[in-house]
Amino acid sequence: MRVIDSHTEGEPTRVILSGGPDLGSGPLSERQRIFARQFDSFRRAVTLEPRGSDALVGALLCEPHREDCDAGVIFFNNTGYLGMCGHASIGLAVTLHYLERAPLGTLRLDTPVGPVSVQLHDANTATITNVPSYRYRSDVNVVVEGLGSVQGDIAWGGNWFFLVKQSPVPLESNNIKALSDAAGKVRRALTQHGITGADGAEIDHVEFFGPAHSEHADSRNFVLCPGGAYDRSPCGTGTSAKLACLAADGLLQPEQRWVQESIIGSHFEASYQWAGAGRITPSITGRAYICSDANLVCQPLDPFAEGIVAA
Ligand code: PYC
Repeated sequence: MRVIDSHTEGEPTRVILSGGPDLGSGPLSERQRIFARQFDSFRRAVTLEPRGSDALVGALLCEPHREDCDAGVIFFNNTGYLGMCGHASIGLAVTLHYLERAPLGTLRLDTPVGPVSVQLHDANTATITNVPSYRYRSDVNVVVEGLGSVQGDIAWGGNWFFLVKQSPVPLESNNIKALSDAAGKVRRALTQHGITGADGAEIDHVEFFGPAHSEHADSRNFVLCPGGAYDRSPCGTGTSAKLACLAADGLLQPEQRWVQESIIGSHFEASYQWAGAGRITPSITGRAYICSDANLVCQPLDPFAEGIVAA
C-alpha cells in the first residue's frame, strides 16, 4: 500500500494512493458506509499502532462520483470515519502537488458530506472552501462531572462540534492531558444527556476557546477529536464551525479575516461568505509539509497486521 504522510500545521495526514479497498463507484457517502461495514480492518491497519498513531487522519484517494470533482476522498481515524477533514484536505492537495499530479490552482474534492474545493497557492500553502457550515443551537448548558454546568454552541463545519467560548482549563500546551480529560467529560455528558446535532447526529468533536498567545491571532483553541486525540492544527472543520457561530452572532463580517491559533501555536487564516439559509461558506488557509513517501507492509503472520486495538 503506497502512502504519503504529511502534516498540516502539525496535524498528520496519511494519503493512501494505492492498495486500498475497492468500494465501488457510488456516491462517496455510500462508499464510506461500505468501507465501515466491510473493510474496517483496513482503517485499523493504517491508523492504529504500530503503523499509525492516535493523531493520524487517513485519506483514501478514490475516483470522484460527482462529475464536477477532480478526485474523491474518504477520511478516517483511529476510531472511525470523518465527514470532512480540513487539515487533511490541505495535506491531500499538497501531496498531489508533490507527486506532480496537481498543478497550482483549484482542485475539487468529492467528500462524503459534499464537494469541497482546495486552492493550492504554492507547494505548501492551500485554501479550502468548505461545505456550508452553520450554528445549530446556541448557549446549550450541559452538566459535566467535575466541571459543573458548561455552556456551548452546537455547530456543523463538516463534522459536529460543541464549542465552549471559555475553556475550563487554561489553553497551555502543558495542559493537554487536563484539556483532553475535560473535553472527554464534556463529550460524555452530551451523550448522556441526549444532546446531539441535527437529526440526532452524535457530536463527536469538542472545542474549547480562549485568548490567543500570538498578537497575530484572534483566538486560541483546543479540539478533542473523536478517538481521544487532540488536533495539533486549529482544525479546519472546527474553525468552520467557529466562523458559523461568529457569523450568527454578528461578530465577524463576510470576508473579514479570522486567525485561529491551535494549542501548539500553529495557525489557520479563515473567512466566510454567506451561503443562504443561515449558512456560511468558510475558507481556511494553512500549510502542509510532506513527511514521508512509503509503502505500508502487513505481513501475513504479523499478529498486529490490523493494528493494536487497546482493550
Ligand atoms: O482539520 O477538520 C479538521 C480535522 C478534523 C479532525 C482532525 N482535523
